[in-house]
Amino acid sequence: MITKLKDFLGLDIKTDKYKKSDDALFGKVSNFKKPDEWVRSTCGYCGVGCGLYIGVKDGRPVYTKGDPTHPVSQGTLCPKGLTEHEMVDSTNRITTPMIRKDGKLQATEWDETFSTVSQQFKEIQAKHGKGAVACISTGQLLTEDFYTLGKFVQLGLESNNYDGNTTLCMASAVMGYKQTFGSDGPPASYEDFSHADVIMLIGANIADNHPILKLHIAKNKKITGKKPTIIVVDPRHSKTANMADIFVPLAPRSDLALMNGLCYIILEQGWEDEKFIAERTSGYLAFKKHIMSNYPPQEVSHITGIEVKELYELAKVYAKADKALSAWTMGVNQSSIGTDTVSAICNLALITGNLGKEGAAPFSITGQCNAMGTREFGFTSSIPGYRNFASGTDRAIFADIINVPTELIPTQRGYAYPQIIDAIDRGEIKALWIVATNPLVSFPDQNKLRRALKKLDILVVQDAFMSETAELADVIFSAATWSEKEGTYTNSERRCNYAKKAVEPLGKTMSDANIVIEFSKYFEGKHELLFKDLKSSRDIFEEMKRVSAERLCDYSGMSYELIEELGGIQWPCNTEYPQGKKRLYTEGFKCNTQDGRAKLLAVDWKPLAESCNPSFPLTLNTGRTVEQWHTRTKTKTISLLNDLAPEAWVEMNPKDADKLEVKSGDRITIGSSRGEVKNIIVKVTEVVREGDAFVPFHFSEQLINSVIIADFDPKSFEPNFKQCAINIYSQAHPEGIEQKVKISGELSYQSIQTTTKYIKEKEES
Ligand SMILES: Nc1nc2c(c(=O)[nH]1)N[C@H]1C(S)=C(S)[C@@H](COP(=O)(O)OP(=O)(O)OC[C@H]3O[C@@H](n4cnc5c(=O)[nH]c(N)nc54)[C@H](O)[C@@H]3O)O[C@H]1N2
Ligand SMILES: Nc1nc2c(c(=O)[nH]1)N[C@H]1C(S)=C(S)[C@@H](COP(=O)(O)OP(=O)(O)OC[C@H]3O[C@@H](n4cnc5c(=O)[nH]c(N)nc54)[C@H](O)[C@@H]3O)O[C@H]1N2
Ligand code: SF4
Ligand SMILES: [Mo]
Repeated sequence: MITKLKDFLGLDIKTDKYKKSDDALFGKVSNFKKPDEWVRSTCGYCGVGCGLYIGVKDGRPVYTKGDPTHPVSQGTLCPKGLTEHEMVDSTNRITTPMIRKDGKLQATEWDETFSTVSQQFKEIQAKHGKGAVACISTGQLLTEDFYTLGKFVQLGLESNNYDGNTTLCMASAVMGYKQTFGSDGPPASYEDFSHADVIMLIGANIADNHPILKLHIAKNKKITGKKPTIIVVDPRHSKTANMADIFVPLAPRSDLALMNGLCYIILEQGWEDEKFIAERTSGYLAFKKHIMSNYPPQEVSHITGIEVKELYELAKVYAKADKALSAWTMGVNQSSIGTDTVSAICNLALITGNLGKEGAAPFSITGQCNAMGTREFGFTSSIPGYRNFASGTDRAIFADIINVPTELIPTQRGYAYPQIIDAIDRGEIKALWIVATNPLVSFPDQNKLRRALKKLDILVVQDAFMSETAELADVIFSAATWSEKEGTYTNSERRCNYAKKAVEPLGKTMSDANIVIEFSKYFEGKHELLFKDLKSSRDIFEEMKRVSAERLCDYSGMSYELIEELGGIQWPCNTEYPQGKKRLYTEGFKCNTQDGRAKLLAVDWKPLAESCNPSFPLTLNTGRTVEQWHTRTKTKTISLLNDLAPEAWVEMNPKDADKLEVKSGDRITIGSSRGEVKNIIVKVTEVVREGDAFVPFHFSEQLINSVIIADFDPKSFEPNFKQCAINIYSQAHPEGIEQKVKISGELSYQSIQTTTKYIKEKEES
């Protein structure tokens, strides 16, 4: 396996460069432990949802290998999955509950922890109202954990100020699907990547972030007999762009204009699917009028920087495909027009009839291992089972199923994540319970966040690893993690996977669900009301099945055994679809809208809240790298991963590097009107366009979120993480880049050439 890992990562074991990781690896070989048991489970990192085996020896995980029978991953795993066992017993695990005494976090017992926190929560609520206690959770727990947590926060603590890090991630996709289809729910399957003629990846760097999906693209030629045309839409020439036949390096956050422009050309040329539009959509006439009046190709070319001729080629390739699949991730969602951009992608699919059939759909790829589970059962932006807080019927039915008084169900969503931080800053929220997320690295508005957290009466952090946020806590709830607990994760294609418990929780840790259930016993009557019959994860799963029955996300036909047998089940799963369903909105499968049709929506591009200006003439883009996971609590102790990406870097175009007189390896400072990050190593590369820069957000040591703008989508509250105005300061030029830019609310990019290999080939032939 060690050699295989090296091959996978392309390591050159003979060079000194990787000596450290080699030492670590060979160290592992000499310590190598042969498992005495293999437990079949699911990867707990990303939303691809790969199947794997956990090797167990002496009651601890010692090995991870792919499950050849799993339909998603078919025996393969990426480097994070392959080293996942190392994370569980890593040196930064939290093994016991802790309380801050005399300024220091000190180990204690659960009883003291729960007594202290429950007493303070009660006092705060008595004085300041129920909503003065808030909770922020995550997309990285088991669905059973989330369901339990949401139920307790909303119905036990009776605070609706409950949200998750999913607002930093998938919220725009959720709201976009809701406004187009009347409900959330990605309509496609991974196997659609193997059937599509055209695959358009928009703001999705799957090569780094969802690597195993490439497996399904690689199978396409075998299945269809021809290579699919791959379009990559991204201002940065990411590793994924290397796979592209057509690369579209559009101006940052101009995707919505691009989608509308492609719709214009398709309608102008008569390339639309009239039958599909007539039978399956509503709002066509108003939509067409909006597009034809506002998005002529010249205008779109001006906004996106893509030439008119190329827009026509692109529209033709997409419209003429029998089956076009568009897939997107954070380049689309993390924007203050994210929700509408999602609907614009759906519009394009709808007018060309690319929905509800093999190889054709608008497909949102999820990030975290269980971001989807939170959407189905999370109790944050909706009532479990995709129900609305505002609907009296939904509230009554839900209350009836779980046997609580209807009045207990909130009539509206409480504050979203950024609003919770605002409310803490205003002094309205006094207690915060953070579960499995690390805002001190991942939240965009670090100045406000840090100021606000200091104002809290109590900060409780529930985590499995020591994080920057945990270090600040008054109380720590020590959580068990992946492999130490049983339950389910749902991946991007609605596949509910079974994560089997392989080992016992380390030290004095408990599964997140058990922490909540035990904690509820310190609140009079709450345990009896909410958790009396929930004694195991199976009991919780049975309640989830009842809650979701007859809803779009129907789990009622599932069982842990059936999920295991089939290698995951794609909801809905019920008597009509006993083994699940690959696609939503197939012929006869209605949308959750009044007329059962998908809506064609008139949506508009808007300029960036902060355009480049003479003080800050560059645009900063942020994202990820394959070796690291988010804020690194899980990856920084794994030498194989961390040695490959031990610190942040900034990608700069050679022209900008020349202006600053820097070369690769030099160190610079990045600044915006909000803050500065010093000592970032330079990588000079044409991967980024002149005027753009890219920095990964994983590293607290070079906290790029202290530079990022606090600008949010008003519909989803998702932060605009991918663009803000910065300057870069070098030793030779401490004043930074001085550049005259046109500021008029429009983007400051003039001539951007598309490097479209495909188009060139076409022209030549
Ligand atoms: N190794 C690893 N894998 C992960 C994660 C991780 O931390 N590490 N995190 C997981 C999670 S939670 C998530 S959400 C996913 C995220 O997966 P991705 O969305 O693929 O990740 P990012 O790198 O954040 O951003 C993707 C791309 O968006 C591009 N982009 C920036 N601005 C724009 C724009 O205006 N338009 C377009 N079209 N593109 C733009 C960036 O250049 C980048 O290439 O990854 C998941 N997988
Ligand atoms: N600039 C910039 N910022 C970003 C992004 C970006 O692209 N650019 N992306 C955003 C996105 S998409 C996301 S998803 C967020 C991610 O941001 P975070 O959610 O802050 O990132 P993680 O490091 O995954 O944090 C998860 C926490 O859960 C803990 N944990 C792991 N397993 C368990 C468990 O079983 N139980 C408990 N209780 N805790 C556990 C981990 O130790 C860790 O502290 O970052 C966002 N921030
Ligand atoms: S692609 Fe995602 S789910 Fe698969 S092994 Fe890698 S991190 Fe795990
Ligand atoms: Mo995410």
